[in-house]
Amino acid sequence: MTRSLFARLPNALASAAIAAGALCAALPAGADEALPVERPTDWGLWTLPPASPIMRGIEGLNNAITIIIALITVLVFALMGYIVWKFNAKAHPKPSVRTHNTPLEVIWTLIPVVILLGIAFPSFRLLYAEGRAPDAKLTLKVTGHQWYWSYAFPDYGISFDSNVIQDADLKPGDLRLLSVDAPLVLPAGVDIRIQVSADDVIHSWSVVPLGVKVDAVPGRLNETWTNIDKPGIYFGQCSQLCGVNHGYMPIEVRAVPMAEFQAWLDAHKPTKKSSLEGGAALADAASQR
Ligand SMILES: [Cu+2]
Repeated sequence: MTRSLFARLPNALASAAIAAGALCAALPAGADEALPVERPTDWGLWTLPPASPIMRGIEGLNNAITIIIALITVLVFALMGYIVWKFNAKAHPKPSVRTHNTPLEVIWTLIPVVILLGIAFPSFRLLYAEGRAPDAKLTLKVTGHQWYWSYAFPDYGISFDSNVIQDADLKPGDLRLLSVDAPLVLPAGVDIRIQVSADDVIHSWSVVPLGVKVDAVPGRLNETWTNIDKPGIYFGQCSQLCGVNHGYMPIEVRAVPMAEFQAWLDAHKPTKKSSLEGGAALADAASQR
Protein backbone atom coordinates (compact mmCIF):
# COMPACT_ATOMS: atom_id res chain seq x y z
CA MET A 1 0.00 0.00 0.00
CA THR A 2 2.76 2.41 0.98
CA ARG A 3 4.65 1.52 -2.17
CA SER A 4 1.74 2.33 -4.46
CA LEU A 5 1.07 5.47 -2.50
CA PHE A 6 4.52 6.85 -3.24
CA ALA A 7 4.35 5.64 -6.83
CA ARG A 8 1.34 7.86 -7.30
CA LEU A 9 3.14 11.03 -6.28
CA PRO A 10 3.04 13.58 -9.07
CA ASN A 11 5.57 12.61 -11.75
CA ALA A 12 7.08 16.06 -11.89
CA LEU A 13 7.96 15.90 -8.21
CA ALA A 14 9.37 12.40 -8.50
CA SER A 15 11.65 13.29 -11.40
CA ALA A 16 12.73 16.48 -9.68
CA ALA A 17 13.88 14.42 -6.73
CA ILE A 18 15.68 11.94 -8.98
CA ALA A 19 17.43 14.81 -10.73
CA ALA A 20 18.61 16.06 -7.37
CA GLY A 21 20.23 12.67 -7.05
CA ALA A 22 19.62 12.51 -3.35
CA LEU A 23 16.92 12.00 -0.78
CA CYS A 24 17.10 15.68 0.04
CA ALA A 25 15.41 17.95 -2.47
CA ALA A 26 14.84 21.62 -1.97
CA LEU A 27 11.27 22.80 -1.86
CA PRO A 28 10.25 24.85 -4.90
CA ALA A 29 10.14 28.60 -4.41
CA GLY A 30 7.25 29.88 -2.42
CA ALA A 31 7.59 27.31 0.33
CA ASP A 32 10.11 27.19 3.14
CA GLU A 33 13.20 27.25 0.92
CA ALA A 34 15.67 27.02 3.79
CA LEU A 35 14.50 23.63 4.98
CA PRO A 36 15.77 20.45 3.29
CA VAL A 37 13.07 17.86 2.64
CA GLU A 38 13.58 14.25 3.68
CA ARG A 39 11.15 12.44 1.45
CA PRO A 40 10.69 8.94 0.10
CA THR A 41 11.84 8.42 -3.49
CA ASP A 42 10.93 5.87 -6.13
CA TRP A 43 12.83 2.62 -5.64
CA GLY A 44 14.13 3.69 -2.28
CA LEU A 45 15.00 0.38 -0.61
CA TRP A 46 16.32 1.45 2.77
CA THR A 47 15.08 3.73 5.50
CA LEU A 48 15.36 7.49 5.03
CA PRO A 49 18.58 9.01 6.43
CA PRO A 50 18.37 8.94 10.22
CA ALA A 51 17.88 12.32 11.88
CA SER A 52 17.90 11.46 15.57
CA PRO A 53 20.17 9.51 17.94
CA ILE A 54 17.56 6.76 18.35
CA MET A 55 17.12 6.36 14.59
CA ARG A 56 20.89 6.08 14.15
CA GLY A 57 20.80 3.26 16.71
CA ILE A 58 17.87 1.58 14.95
CA GLU A 59 19.62 1.84 11.58
CA GLY A 60 22.84 0.41 13.03
CA LEU A 61 20.98 -2.55 14.53
CA ASN A 62 19.05 -3.07 11.29
CA ASN A 63 22.28 -3.06 9.27
CA ALA A 64 23.94 -5.52 11.66
CA ILE A 65 20.95 -7.89 11.57
CA THR A 66 20.82 -7.69 7.78
CA ILE A 67 24.48 -8.75 7.61
CA ILE A 68 23.85 -11.62 10.06
CA ILE A 69 20.85 -12.78 7.98
CA ALA A 70 22.93 -12.63 4.79
CA LEU A 71 25.79 -14.65 6.33
CA ILE A 72 23.39 -17.31 7.69
CA THR A 73 21.64 -17.56 4.32
CA VAL A 74 24.96 -17.99 2.50
CA LEU A 75 26.12 -20.61 5.01
CA VAL A 76 22.88 -22.63 4.80
CA PHE A 77 22.82 -22.56 0.99
CA ALA A 78 26.51 -23.53 0.85
CA LEU A 79 25.93 -26.47 3.21
CA MET A 80 22.89 -27.63 1.22
CA GLY A 81 24.85 -27.36 -2.03
CA TYR A 82 27.70 -29.35 -0.51
CA ILE A 83 25.28 -32.07 0.67
CA VAL A 84 23.56 -32.30 -2.72
CA TRP A 85 26.92 -32.51 -4.49
CA LYS A 86 28.67 -34.90 -2.07
CA PHE A 87 25.92 -37.21 -0.85
CA ASN A 88 23.61 -37.79 -3.80
CA ALA A 89 22.75 -41.42 -4.64
CA LYS A 90 25.17 -41.51 -7.57
CA ALA A 91 28.21 -40.10 -5.79
CA HIS A 92 27.50 -41.83 -2.50
CA PRO A 93 25.58 -45.07 -3.21
CA LYS A 94 25.97 -46.53 0.28
CA PRO A 95 24.18 -44.17 2.71
CA SER A 96 25.63 -43.32 6.09
CA VAL A 97 23.91 -44.89 9.10
CA ARG A 98 25.05 -42.23 11.55
CA THR A 99 22.20 -40.92 13.76
CA HIS A 100 23.88 -38.79 16.44
CA ASN A 101 26.91 -36.65 16.89
CA THR A 102 26.84 -35.04 20.31
CA PRO A 103 29.57 -32.39 19.86
CA LEU A 104 28.01 -31.29 16.57
CA GLU A 105 24.54 -31.04 18.13
CA VAL A 106 25.88 -28.97 21.03
CA ILE A 107 27.60 -26.62 18.59
CA TRP A 108 24.58 -26.12 16.34
CA THR A 109 22.44 -25.39 19.38
CA LEU A 110 24.86 -22.99 21.05
CA ILE A 111 25.80 -20.90 18.01
CA PRO A 112 22.19 -19.78 17.31
CA VAL A 113 21.74 -19.02 21.03
CA VAL A 114 24.83 -16.78 20.97
CA ILE A 115 23.61 -15.06 17.76
CA LEU A 116 20.15 -14.44 19.25
CA LEU A 117 21.60 -13.04 22.47
CA GLY A 118 23.90 -10.82 20.39
CA ILE A 119 20.80 -9.43 18.65
CA ALA A 120 18.61 -9.29 21.77
CA PHE A 121 20.83 -7.19 24.03
CA PRO A 122 21.40 -4.21 21.68
CA SER A 123 17.70 -4.44 20.85
CA PHE A 124 16.65 -4.23 24.53
CA ARG A 125 19.07 -1.36 25.04
CA LEU A 126 17.45 0.55 22.18
CA LEU A 127 13.93 -0.20 23.42
CA TYR A 128 14.88 1.13 26.83
CA ALA A 129 16.48 4.24 25.34
CA GLU A 130 13.35 4.93 23.27
CA GLY A 131 11.15 4.87 26.36
CA ARG A 132 12.81 7.58 28.40
CA ALA A 133 13.36 11.22 27.55
CA PRO A 134 16.30 12.40 29.60
CA ASP A 135 16.02 16.08 30.41
CA ALA A 136 13.29 16.87 27.90
CA LYS A 137 12.99 20.61 27.36
CA LEU A 138 9.69 20.41 25.57
CA THR A 139 6.61 18.22 25.79
CA LEU A 140 4.55 17.42 22.72
CA LYS A 141 1.17 15.77 23.00
CA VAL A 142 -0.03 13.86 19.94
CA THR A 143 -3.60 12.64 19.64
CA GLY A 144 -4.82 10.38 16.84
CA HIS A 145 -8.32 10.83 15.45
CA GLN A 146 -10.25 9.23 12.61
CA TRP A 147 -8.60 10.58 10.45
CA TYR A 148 -6.23 13.33 11.38
CA TRP A 149 -3.71 14.17 14.07
CA SER A 150 -3.93 16.87 16.66
CA TYR A 151 -0.88 18.31 18.37
CA ALA A 152 -0.50 20.22 21.61
CA PHE A 153 2.30 21.91 23.51
CA PRO A 154 0.67 21.69 26.93
CA ASP A 155 3.27 23.99 28.55
CA TYR A 156 2.29 26.80 26.21
CA GLY A 157 -1.42 26.20 25.84
CA ILE A 158 -1.04 25.64 22.11
CA SER A 159 -3.04 22.97 20.31
CA PHE A 160 -4.10 22.49 16.72
CA ASP A 161 -5.34 19.89 14.22
CA SER A 162 -3.33 18.71 11.24
CA ASN A 163 -5.17 17.39 8.17
CA VAL A 164 -3.95 15.97 4.87
CA ILE A 165 -4.11 18.38 1.94
CA GLN A 166 -6.82 17.20 -0.45
CA ASP A 167 -5.71 16.46 -4.03
CA ALA A 168 -7.68 19.42 -5.37
CA ASP A 169 -5.91 21.83 -3.02
CA LEU A 170 -2.31 20.72 -3.68
CA LYS A 171 0.03 23.61 -4.44
CA PRO A 172 3.44 23.35 -6.14
CA GLY A 173 5.87 21.84 -3.67
CA ASP A 174 3.18 19.93 -1.76
CA LEU A 175 3.55 16.17 -1.67
CA ARG A 176 0.36 14.26 -2.29
CA LEU A 177 -0.73 12.23 0.76
CA LEU A 178 2.21 13.56 2.77
CA SER A 179 1.78 17.34 3.03
CA VAL A 180 -0.62 18.64 5.66
CA ASP A 181 -2.44 21.93 6.17
CA ALA A 182 -0.84 22.59 9.58
CA PRO A 183 2.61 21.01 9.89
CA LEU A 184 3.99 20.19 13.31
CA VAL A 185 6.75 22.71 14.10
CA LEU A 186 9.49 21.44 16.40
CA PRO A 187 12.89 22.79 17.45
CA ALA A 188 15.99 20.94 16.23
CA GLY A 189 18.70 19.93 18.69
CA VAL A 190 16.40 19.76 21.72
CA ASP A 191 15.22 16.70 23.66
CA ILE A 192 11.48 16.53 23.06
CA ARG A 193 9.19 14.34 25.13
CA ILE A 194 6.39 12.93 22.97
CA GLN A 195 3.19 11.69 24.57
CA VAL A 196 0.83 9.84 22.30
CA SER A 197 -2.81 8.90 22.69
CA ALA A 198 -5.97 8.56 20.60
CA ASP A 199 -9.60 9.44 21.04
CA ASP A 200 -11.35 6.82 18.93
CA VAL A 201 -9.45 3.77 17.67
CA ILE A 202 -5.81 2.71 17.79
CA HIS A 203 -3.50 4.74 15.53
CA SER A 204 0.29 4.82 15.42
CA TRP A 205 2.38 7.97 15.18
CA SER A 206 5.34 7.01 13.06
CA VAL A 207 8.04 9.32 11.69
CA VAL A 208 10.84 7.06 10.50
CA PRO A 209 13.75 9.56 10.18
CA LEU A 210 13.11 10.67 13.77
CA GLY A 211 13.10 7.10 15.07
CA VAL A 212 9.60 7.46 16.46
CA LYS A 213 6.81 4.93 16.13
CA VAL A 214 4.35 4.82 18.99
CA ASP A 215 0.90 3.33 19.14
CA ALA A 216 -1.81 5.86 19.91
CA VAL A 217 -4.24 3.94 22.09
CA PRO A 218 -7.49 5.41 23.45
CA GLY A 219 -7.28 5.67 27.23
CA ARG A 220 -3.50 5.22 27.34
CA LEU A 221 -0.68 7.71 27.26
CA ASN A 222 2.40 6.27 25.57
CA GLU A 223 5.64 8.14 25.82
CA THR A 224 8.79 8.39 23.75
CA TRP A 225 11.22 11.12 22.78
CA THR A 226 13.35 12.45 19.98
CA ASN A 227 16.11 14.96 19.40
CA ILE A 228 16.15 16.12 15.80
CA ASP A 229 19.71 16.45 14.46
CA LYS A 230 19.15 19.22 11.98
CA PRO A 231 16.41 21.48 10.64
CA GLY A 232 14.39 19.93 7.84
CA ILE A 233 10.99 18.65 6.80
CA TYR A 234 10.28 15.08 7.82
CA PHE A 235 7.28 12.98 6.88
CA GLY A 236 5.51 10.13 8.56
CA GLN A 237 2.24 8.27 8.39
CA CYS A 238 -0.25 6.54 10.62
CA SER A 239 1.06 3.00 10.96
CA GLN A 240 -1.85 1.17 12.51
CA LEU A 241 -4.87 0.28 10.37
CA CYS A 242 -7.45 2.66 11.80
CA GLY A 243 -10.29 2.69 9.31
CA VAL A 244 -11.20 3.74 5.82
CA ASN A 245 -9.03 6.90 5.73
CA HIS A 246 -6.01 5.34 7.42
CA GLY A 247 -3.87 6.29 4.42
CA TYR A 248 -4.99 9.92 4.60
CA MET A 249 -3.59 11.04 7.92
CA PRO A 250 0.06 11.83 7.21
CA ILE A 251 2.50 13.54 9.53
CA GLU A 252 4.60 16.52 8.47
CA VAL A 253 7.25 17.70 10.89
CA ARG A 254 9.05 20.98 10.28
CA ALA A 255 12.16 21.02 12.42
CA VAL A 256 13.45 24.57 12.72
CA PRO A 257 16.28 26.25 14.65
CA MET A 258 15.45 27.11 18.25
CA ALA A 259 15.08 30.85 17.61
CA GLU A 260 12.60 30.20 14.84
CA PHE A 261 10.63 27.80 17.04
CA GLN A 262 10.54 30.44 19.75
CA ALA A 263 9.12 32.90 17.24
CA TRP A 264 6.54 30.32 16.14
CA LEU A 265 5.52 29.77 19.77
CA ASP A 266 5.22 33.50 20.33
CA ALA A 267 3.06 33.86 17.26
CA HIS A 268 0.72 31.04 18.30
CA LYS A 269 0.62 31.15 22.06
CA PRO A 270 -2.70 32.11 23.59
CA THR A 271 -1.12 32.71 27.02
CA LYS A 272 1.67 34.82 28.50
CA LYS A 273 4.26 32.03 28.80
CA SER A 274 6.65 32.26 25.88
CA SER A 275 10.15 31.12 26.76
CA LEU A 276 11.14 27.46 26.96
CA GLU A 277 13.06 28.14 30.17
CA GLY A 278 9.90 29.50 31.74
CA GLY A 279 7.83 26.43 30.95
CA ALA A 280 8.04 23.59 33.41
CA ALA A 281 8.26 20.24 31.68
CA LEU A 282 5.14 19.16 33.54
CA ALA A 283 2.26 18.56 31.18
CA ASP A 284 -0.71 20.75 31.79
CA ALA A 285 -3.35 18.16 32.57
CA ALA A 286 -6.17 20.52 31.80
CA SER A 287 -5.18 20.86 28.17
CA GLN A 288 -5.02 17.11 27.60
CA ARG A 289 -8.13 15.44 26.36
CU1 LIG B 1 -4.69 6.23 12.05
